[in-house]
Amino acid sequence: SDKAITRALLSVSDKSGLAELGAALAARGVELVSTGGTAKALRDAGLTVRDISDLTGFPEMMDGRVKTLHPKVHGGLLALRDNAEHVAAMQAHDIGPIDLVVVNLYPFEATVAKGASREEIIENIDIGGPSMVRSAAKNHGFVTILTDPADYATLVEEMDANGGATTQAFRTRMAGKAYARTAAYDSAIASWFAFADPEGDRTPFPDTLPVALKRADTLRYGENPHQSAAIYVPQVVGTAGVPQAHQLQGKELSYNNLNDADAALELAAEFAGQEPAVVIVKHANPCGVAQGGSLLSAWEAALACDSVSAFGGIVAVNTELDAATAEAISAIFTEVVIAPSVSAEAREIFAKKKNLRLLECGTLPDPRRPGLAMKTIAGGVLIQSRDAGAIGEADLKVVTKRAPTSQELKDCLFAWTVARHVKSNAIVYAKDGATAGIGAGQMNRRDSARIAAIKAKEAAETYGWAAPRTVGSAVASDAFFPFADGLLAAAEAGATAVIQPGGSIRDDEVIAAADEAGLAMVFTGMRHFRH
Ligand code: 93A
Repeated sequence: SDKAITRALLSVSDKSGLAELGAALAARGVELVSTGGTAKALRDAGLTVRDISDLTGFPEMMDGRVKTLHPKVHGGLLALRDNAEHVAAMQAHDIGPIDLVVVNLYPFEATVAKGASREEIIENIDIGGPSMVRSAAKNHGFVTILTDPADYATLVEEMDANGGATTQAFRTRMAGKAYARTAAYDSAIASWFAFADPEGDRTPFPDTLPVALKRADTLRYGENPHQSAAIYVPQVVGTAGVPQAHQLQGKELSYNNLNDADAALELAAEFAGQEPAVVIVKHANPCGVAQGGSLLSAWEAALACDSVSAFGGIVAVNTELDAATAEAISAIFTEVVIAPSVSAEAREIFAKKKNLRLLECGTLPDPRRPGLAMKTIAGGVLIQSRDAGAIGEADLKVVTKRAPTSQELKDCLFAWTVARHVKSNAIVYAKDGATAGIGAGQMNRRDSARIAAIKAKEAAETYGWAAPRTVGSAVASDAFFPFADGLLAAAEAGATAVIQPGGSIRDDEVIAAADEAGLAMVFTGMRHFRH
C-alpha cells in the first residue's frame, strides 16, 4: 500500500519490547531512526539503525537536552501528505516523512518516587519526547504514534493486516492515548512543583489543580452494583493509606470496603505509637473503639460497644496484629482487617477465613499531615485542606463549676478523638478508654445523644451488665450544643463530663444546664464537622 510505514523514529527510555519491535519493523522493510541509547539497544540486537544526528545534521548536544528538536524531525511528523504546499516545503528543505513514532518519556514520575535530588528530577523532565508525541498525534491522519510498549504487538498485527500500513481507527486511538500520556506527564510535573518541590512556592489552591491521578485498579462495581467504579491514586505527592496497603488475603476489595477501611485506618492512626487500640467501622462510622491493656482486651471492649453493628465490620488496629486478637476477630463475620503488620500466627488464623480481606499497611499515616480532601458535588469538586486541626489538654477551657477529674478528662479526650471521625451530628460516650455509645449522622444533636444511649443500654442487656457504660462516662460532641436538650439527654444517660467546642449563642443556657446536672464541661474551641 502507498500508506505503508517506511520510516520509523524510535526514542524510548523504557526499552522493554524494543528489540522485538525493531526486528519486526526491519523485517517489514521499515527504516529505523533512533536517538543515542535507543540506537545502541537496537544495534546490540543486531539491527541496522540510522542515527538521529545523521537525519538532522546536528549532533545530539547539551547532555541530550537537544537531540530531536529539529525541523527535519517535526517537519517530517507534521507535514500533511496531501497538501501541495506542505509537500513542496518538504522537498525545498529536504525533509523526509516519518510515518511511525515510538516514544516513551524520561521517567519523571519514577525519578521523583525514588527520592532523587532536585537536579536529577529536573533533568528528567522530557522535552523532545512529548514534542514528538504531540506532533505525531496531531498528524494522526498520516502518522502512527505509540507511547506504550503494550501496543507494539498490535501495531505489527495492524501492519500485517493492512499491507504494511495502519488503519485510521488505530492511529486515532493511539493519538488519544498519546495525549492522555503527555497530559498526565505534565500534570505529574506540575504536581511536583506545586506540592513536592523543596524550593517550591506552596500555593494551597492553585488556579488549576495539577493533580495527576493514576488508576490503581478498576473495581467490580461502585457503592451499588449498578454503578461502575475505579480507584485512582495521586502521582508524585507522597501518600500513605489504604490504596498503598498490601492485601495479604481475601476477596477483591470493593468500593465500600475501601471507603470503610479508610475511615477505620484514619481513626486507628490517631493512636499511632500509643497503647494498643482497636477500631471497628460500619458504613464509614466507628461502631466501637477502645484503647489500652492488650490488643485482645481492646478488641473485646470495642466489640462490646455495639456488637450488633460490628457484624460485617471493618477492623483497624494501631499495632501488630497478634494471634489471640486474630482468633477473637475471626469469631465474628468481618469484612476487612487492616493493621500495620500481622504476625505469622495471626496470618495462619485468618487464612481459615478465605473471604476476609487482610491488609498490611506498614507505618500508620500521620493524622496531622497536610493535604487536600476532595468531594464531588454535581457540576464540581469541593476541595479543602484535611481536617488536621488538633487540640491538647492545654487548649481546654473548663466552663462549669465542677472541673473534670483526671479520669473524666482522659475519657473526654478519647471521646473527642473518636467523635472527629464520626459523621455529624456526632455524639460519643466513652469510659475507661472505650466508647460506650456512638450516635452518628443524625440531623439533630439530641437524637444522636439518644441513639448512642439506646445502643449503650442494649449492650448492657446483651452482656448482662448492671448498668450501661454511659453511666459515669464522658461525652463528646463534634460541634456545639445549640440547645441544652442534647446535653440533658447525655446527662440522663449518665454522662458526668462533657467535651464540646462551645461557641453557641446559647452557651450560657447550656452551661447552666450542665451545672444544674452536676456535670463537668470543657470547651475545645475547635469543631470537627464531618458531613
Ligand atoms: O532531553 S530531551 O528533552 N531532548 C530531546 O531532544 C529528546 N529527544 C528524545 N529528551 C529527548 N528524547 C527522549 O530521550 C525520549 O523521549 C526518550 O525518553 C529518550 C530516549 O533517549 P535515548 O534513545 O538516548 O535512550
